[in-house]
Amino acid sequence: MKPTYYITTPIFYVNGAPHIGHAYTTIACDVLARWKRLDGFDVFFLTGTDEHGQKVEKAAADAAVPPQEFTDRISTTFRDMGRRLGIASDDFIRTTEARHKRACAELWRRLEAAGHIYLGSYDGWYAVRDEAFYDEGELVTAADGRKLAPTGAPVEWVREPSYFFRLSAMQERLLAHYEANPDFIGPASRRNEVISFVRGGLRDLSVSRTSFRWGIPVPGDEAHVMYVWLDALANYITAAGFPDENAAKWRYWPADLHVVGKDILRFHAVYWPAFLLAAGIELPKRIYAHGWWTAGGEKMSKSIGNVMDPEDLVATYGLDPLRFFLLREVPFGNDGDFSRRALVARLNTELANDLGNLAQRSLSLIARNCEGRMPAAGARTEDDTAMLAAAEALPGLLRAHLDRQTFGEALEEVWRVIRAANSYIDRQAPWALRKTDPARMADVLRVLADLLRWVAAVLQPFMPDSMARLLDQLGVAPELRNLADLAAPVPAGTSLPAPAGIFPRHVEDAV
Ligand code: ME8
Repeated sequence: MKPTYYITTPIFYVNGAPHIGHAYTTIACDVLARWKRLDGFDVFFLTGTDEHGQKVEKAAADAAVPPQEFTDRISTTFRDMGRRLGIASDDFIRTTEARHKRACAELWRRLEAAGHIYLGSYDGWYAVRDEAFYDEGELVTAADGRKLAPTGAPVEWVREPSYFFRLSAMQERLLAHYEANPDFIGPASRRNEVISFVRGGLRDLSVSRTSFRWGIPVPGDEAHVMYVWLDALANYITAAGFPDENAAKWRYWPADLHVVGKDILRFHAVYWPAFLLAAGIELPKRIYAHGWWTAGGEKMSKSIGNVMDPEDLVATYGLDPLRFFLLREVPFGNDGDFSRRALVARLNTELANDLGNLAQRSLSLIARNCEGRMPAAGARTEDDTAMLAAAEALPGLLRAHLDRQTFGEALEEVWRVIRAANSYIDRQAPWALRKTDPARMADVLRVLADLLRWVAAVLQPFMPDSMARLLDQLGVAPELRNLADLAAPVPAGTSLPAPAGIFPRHVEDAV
């Protein structure tokens, strides 16, 4: 049986259309899911939409549309975004679905039965934009004297009856878990932030609201709806079949990786494990918080309205270059300012020049000088052996990087090999060997074809369409493109399709 791998994106609020930030997280997860499939895992990749709460209720009211109709509409735009970005998810969850309401009610009952929930009253600050409660001490004062959440979101004073979760009682268990599982939170700098937050002391968490209706009713007390974050976080177990722990899908739980933006790490690394510990459910294995794409230094966000449309970027630059750029340009844990100029530079230099030209030069020499057939592997020089060894080391190197979500470093390993191969082709000059030593020319071209096969194979998760085309041109059978198959070379004499460029250079329109 294949080992399982369960990976999730956050479920996105349906308060506005998706933007490049949502595309980023989803593409990163898609790359990991594809990589794990390529590496022989039984993968379950989940994404979806977070549809309850005051923020969504307000967005629906502003649009003068009933909340369910509004969420149906916006949820579809997220699903469509996935399709346009080549996202191969296995499930798309919506928190307004019956399966989720049932799972949430059961989670609540377990928390309550185990004595972790009590009725009280909440008196304090709430930011609808963040769907989060804040202490007085956390607030900041704006230039105009208004109090704001530390995120810059407006806050309002809330006073209402509320159920509380005994988060304070979980502090030591959480700290023990972080201690015993050093990889539970990545990157390390974020892990330290979470640990100091928890060490600073945890207050009980308000987990129900009575001042609006758009949520999942609290079992046994329908005047309350569940706090949207308790509802939302539970999506990860709903999709794995909870509460039916005999469901086939339950084999995927605990999740291997929740990928989130750094804005919502606290919910995932503190509240979520606390709920699970309290309910006696296993904890996810790892949570990774990536950085933000900014525009002119400010976080891109639906609520702020300074967003970049992924569809427009795909139309201009192509899907694979966009997927590549997002993961190549900025280390995954860091913030980065989105720049079209940087995207075009990566596309032209690394895709069109480095990889595209290498493939085009090698394949057109084979087409012209080897009757369009894969040359046989000949005697290998030291140079040849070193080149191939570097290519063959790629799966192992990428496996290690991708298990730590260091996408940029993974891609740098591949480009190191591609750059070395460009020097190799210049040094060996197969176009000159054509006259002087045709047998050696064929050997060199075979080394290049083999090297390109490893490169294209490990890049499939990042750029599925272009790499499928390159593997077609290299004569690699579609069923032999998994990592375990790469040791089997393409048989000599295989007839290759006519080579065609994979990455056209991009020339920016004059504006
Ligand atoms: O927080 N840069 O939903 P949300 C990078 N529903 N990533 C960004 C980004 C940016 N500028 N803007 C958004 C929610 N993201 C909750 C989650 S999970 C149980 C519930 C990405 O629609 C990033 O992954 O506000 C961030 O964490 C997420 O979108 C927030 O999406």
